[in-house]
Amino acid sequence: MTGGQLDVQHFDAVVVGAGFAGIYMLQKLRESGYSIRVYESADNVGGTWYHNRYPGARCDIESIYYNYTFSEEILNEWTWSSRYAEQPEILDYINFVADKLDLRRDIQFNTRITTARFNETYDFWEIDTDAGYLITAKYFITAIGCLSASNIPNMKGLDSFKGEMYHTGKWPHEEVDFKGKRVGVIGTGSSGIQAIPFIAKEAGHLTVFQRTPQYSTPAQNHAYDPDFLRQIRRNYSEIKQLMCSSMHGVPSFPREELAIEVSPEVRNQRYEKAWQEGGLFTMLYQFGDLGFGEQANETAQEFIRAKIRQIVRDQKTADKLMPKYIYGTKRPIIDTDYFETYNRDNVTLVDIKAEPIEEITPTGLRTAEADYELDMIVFATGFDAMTGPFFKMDIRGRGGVSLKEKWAGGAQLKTYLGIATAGFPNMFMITGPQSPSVLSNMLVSIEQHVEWISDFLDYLRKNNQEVFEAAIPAEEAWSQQCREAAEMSLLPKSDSWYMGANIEGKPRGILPFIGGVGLYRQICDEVAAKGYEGFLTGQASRALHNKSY
Ligand code: N01
Repeated sequence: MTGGQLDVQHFDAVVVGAGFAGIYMLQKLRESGYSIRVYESADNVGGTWYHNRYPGARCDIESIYYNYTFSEEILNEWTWSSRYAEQPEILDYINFVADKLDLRRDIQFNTRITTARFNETYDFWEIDTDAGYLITAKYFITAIGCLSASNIPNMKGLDSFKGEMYHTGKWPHEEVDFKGKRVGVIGTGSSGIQAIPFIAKEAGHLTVFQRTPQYSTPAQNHAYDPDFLRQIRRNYSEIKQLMCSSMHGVPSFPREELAIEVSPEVRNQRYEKAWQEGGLFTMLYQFGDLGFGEQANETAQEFIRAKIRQIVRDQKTADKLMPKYIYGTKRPIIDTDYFETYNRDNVTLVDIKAEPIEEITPTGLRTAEADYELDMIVFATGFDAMTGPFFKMDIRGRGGVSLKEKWAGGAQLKTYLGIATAGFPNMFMITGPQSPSVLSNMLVSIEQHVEWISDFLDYLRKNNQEVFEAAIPAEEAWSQQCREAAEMSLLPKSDSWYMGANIEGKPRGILPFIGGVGLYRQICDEVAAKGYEGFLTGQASRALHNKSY
């Protein structure tokens, strides 16, 4: 406070989050001469890769594609060690970029944005932080990640547990010691499947509590050959083009051939080749109908189930591990020695659909069948995906309506392109719900959004416009398009976090746009070429800078 007035800092743009999205947005807007400040609740950059530091955490997109592509210098200066980089290496990479571009001076760490209100009188955002001061900004840009609101199920007795308790998505910085301990892992999604083999090697005993058995295929991770990396660098512009026009942001495409039209021998050869080759989408890309035809999909399911039976020696355990849902309707998973881990003497698998967890007890966990004594519980229970991170802040648009009121409580999710939402002027969402984001290589989607947002801001500045807002008809049409695209796929047939089905009380509905990054980019480019069609733009009601408090 000075002279009875509250000190208010004003920026052209405030960005929430210093992960891959936030730091690139900072770089881009700084280059264009905007005043910008990034707020980050952690004490360093990294976002997802700062928090998900559980043992075994790796990227499931190949490292050579999971990096920024906007700077040739950065591309050439960084060398990935292996096909699937481990979390510490990815975090080192983000730190390297932040240092190289001198980004930290515009990032305020250890500061969480708690509320953001659009001021309709002056057409700017008023933003509060947990550090207790007010910021105003013309543009409010969320770079909060799609999987940053961890989900710890509300289990009876949760607070009574006397041992150690962790969530994979909020892993502590201090080393967690599993040695000799009785550890329980709840959840077998990507995080659980990555962590379980590591924990099993150290724990006295590991009990895995599995609700849905998963299809997982081997990552086939390996160190990179320097010659291969040199070749990739030489051809990166071509590779980038392929990534940007692809379905999932990697430079490969599904074959057109249909699984139901080839012989069982050909199918098995292809699936075997995919199994040996590794890769997140390799199995799904073997045939053009695996994502749309249930009968075709069944052939890939059968192949993976047979593999699990071959790997897991105890047939009762193998039975429990048999996945039954439609392959690819939950995020595909790649692993290193996941199914092999169940051949260890110190690992037990509990099927919690057959014997549901009744409560957490002070000394472990009780299911309908038995008491399990545990020293540590690891929740690998995922996230309130895509919309959850927004609800951690109180964001209010026109008329004081909160985003939570707009999107939650059974209301249909509505956005325009997953970038903006009607009633919330001058707010951008980087990789927001109804954009391809989580269905793609996030780095490709992040770069596309950041560059598109930056171009839009330049367009507004050039045209003397200071306020934009998604128009309701454009938002209705886009949201409808997202739902219709999903209906054409098999995705709605499973209870996945893509559908919001993993969170009790969350309205069921497809969260990402499933049409692929290539098509999505084309749509966004057309919107821009038509003068940002579907957005209303105008001049601010008053000069922003003369406002005093
Ligand atoms: O979370 P998940 P995740 N009681 O939601 C179970 C990305 N990621 O953190 O399937 C008991 O997939 C739940 O069971 P069910 C990636 O996009 C990437 O593993 O709902 N169990 C499931 O088994 C991924 O898809 C990497 O029946 C409960 C598990 O917990 C996304 O993050 C690495 C339960 C949750 O699986 C999320 O993955 C890690 C309950 N009440 C993550 N609630 C990379 O490699 C949930 N479960 C880059």
